[in-house]
Amino acid sequence: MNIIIAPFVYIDGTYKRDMAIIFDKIIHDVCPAKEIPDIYRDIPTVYLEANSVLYPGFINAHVHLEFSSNETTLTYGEFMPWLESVMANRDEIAKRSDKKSMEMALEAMLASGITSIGAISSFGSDLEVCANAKQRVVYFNEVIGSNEAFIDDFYASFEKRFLASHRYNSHKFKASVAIHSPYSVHPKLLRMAIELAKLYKTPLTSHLLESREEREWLKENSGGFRAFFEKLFGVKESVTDIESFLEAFDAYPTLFVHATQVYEDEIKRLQHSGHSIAHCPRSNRLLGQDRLKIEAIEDRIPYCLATDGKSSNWSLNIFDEMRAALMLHAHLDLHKLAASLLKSITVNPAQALGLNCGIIAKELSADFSIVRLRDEPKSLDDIALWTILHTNNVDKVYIQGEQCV
Ligand code: MCF
Ligand code: FE
Repeated sequence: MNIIIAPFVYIDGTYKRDMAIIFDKIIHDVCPAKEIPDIYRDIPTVYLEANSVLYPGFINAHVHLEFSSNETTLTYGEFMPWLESVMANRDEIAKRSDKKSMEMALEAMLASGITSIGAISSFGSDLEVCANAKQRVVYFNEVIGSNEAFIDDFYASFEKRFLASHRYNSHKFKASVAIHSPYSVHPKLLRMAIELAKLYKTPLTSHLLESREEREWLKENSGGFRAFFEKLFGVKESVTDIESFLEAFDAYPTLFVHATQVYEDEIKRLQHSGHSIAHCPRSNRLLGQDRLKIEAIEDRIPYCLATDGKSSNWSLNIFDEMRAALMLHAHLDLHKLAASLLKSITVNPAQALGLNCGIIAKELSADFSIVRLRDEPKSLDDIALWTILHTNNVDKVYIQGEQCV
């Protein structure tokens, strides 16, 4: 058992002064530092430095480690050229994203305070690295394939990867299911993969309505995807529409990624089924997409800020992502947005990924990210913004009660 005494602790979206956290692998008690119960008197105690703020470990709900080696290979600016560049280069990028580069990606995330990740695995080459990660990993095996003739092959490849990863399940690793997207997964394959998620009770995720082109293709069979599918597969029609795709997820809360093109009908449906949204502002910007209107969804659908992969980003640092979000959502109240962003990397993703962390409270996992501010904050309401603006790497990280940074 250990005690940390912190000048500030992030609890229920606010900051409490001079608190003690008593923990081993889980948190046993949270109380004012002056009121530590006698039974804990002789326990080793760490006193954090002045102006330190203890947060629950941060969660990056959506990242593609297998694309970690990309810097200057993929084409940015618009969605279709990016996708074409992925098709042309993904094998090469995956090959270059070796164990070392994926471990470095995990370390970079850890340094910025990320203690849990939702890792999308397209090929399974990140399995070993994820199974040995210091972080908690929700390991999302991706299913993809729109051609009905090959559904059994697509499913077999996905199921094989899923079962291989399932052998590593532990208190820190959870084999899970990722649907690539509405445009790339045949409805029959979609149903089969969702059945597997339900059978194994795994978290579920899917890219959704990321681009204007995707919406146009699913609604009108036109736009940039028309030429793409015609050239690649000789196909002129989408395999699904938005409504039937979303219907397949009804009553199974899912983390939908991007959703920059969701309209009221879809928002209602997402809200009704208890789904959440992963928001990757830098990725959306680099692929030429619109801003997710967080102000339109926030009170109805929880959102989780995430970095996406190096396939559409220049870093996996969660503070870089928060600062980008502050700039992108320029017309929103600065302090309210800062507070909302901190929820979006703690309590919201913990809920979306089914993790027993993300909040500083009894019985939850002892995952902490500790940030040190230069000066005493003038008001508790300033702490969220000062944290986001002035942190690149955190001071200390604990995962399951063990200090890793
Ligand atoms: O989230 C970004 C953009 N949207 C979709 N897919 C990906 C992203 N980064 C990597 N990907 C992967 C995806 O998982 O690229 C492939 C899939 O394996 C695109 S489809 C050939
Ligand atoms: Fe993604």
